Amino acid sequence: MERKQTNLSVSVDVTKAKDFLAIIDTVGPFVCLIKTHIDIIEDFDSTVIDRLQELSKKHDFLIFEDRKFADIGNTVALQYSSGVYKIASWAHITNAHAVPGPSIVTGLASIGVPLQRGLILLAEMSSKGALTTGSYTEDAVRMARARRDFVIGFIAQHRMETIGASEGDDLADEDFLVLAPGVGLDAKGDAMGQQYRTPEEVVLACGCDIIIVGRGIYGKSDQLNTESVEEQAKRYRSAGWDAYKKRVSL
Ligand code: 5FU
Repeated sequence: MERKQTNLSVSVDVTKAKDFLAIIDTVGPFVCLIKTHIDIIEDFDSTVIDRLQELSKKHDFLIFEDRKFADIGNTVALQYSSGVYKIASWAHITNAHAVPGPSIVTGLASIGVPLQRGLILLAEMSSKGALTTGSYTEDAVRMARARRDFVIGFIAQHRMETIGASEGDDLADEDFLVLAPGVGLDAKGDAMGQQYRTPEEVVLACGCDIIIVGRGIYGKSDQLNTESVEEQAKRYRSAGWDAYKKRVSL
């Protein structure tokens, strides 16, 4: 983030490998992180991963597969390491729901820690009516604190620092990343329950670190226009970074 002066992560939710790679090559210079849903690509094969890894080196960004694991430890270890996608072999970061309890982190860590991967826990979701509130969010934060060798942050809508802390907890060197999806400069939501806030609200007012932006940058994926994608990436990058600079200088 510091090296590239950006806290923008672009979520590339398109179904054709060609569009997926074209968007990543276009936004690459402006992002710290590319977020993927690899299982929505219709013409997936292993060359997509080779190319994604080349782009990650070319543009100096990390890869975050938004897999949202949610099963028992043994199953998630297999889902993370194996199958068609072999996520652990290429995604620097992935994420998991806290709902199964700490064993989900143990299962994923058995694969991810030896590969020096990082895990994000879903503490709060952006969708309307999400059940990730109150004591659920607190427990997700406690689960992260217990595995700081692997858990590097949260998907959340606010800073999590003191949430779920008990008296006597030493939080002095706690520095979890907070990644916020549900960010848009032009729309307030979509027809399926997504809710958008501006970078200023998310980063400055709520203390999140990274803004995750999908359709706000590439629009409707059936009308891909790389010039406008580049323009929007620059726009969100400066809105996110300005808000971040304001927050850290407060
Ligand atoms: F965990 C979450 C969440 O709480 N909200 C989300 O929107 C993840 N997401 C993802 O961020 C979602 O799966 C999309 O990939 C992306 C948001 O895309 P948008 O086009 O900016 O709405």
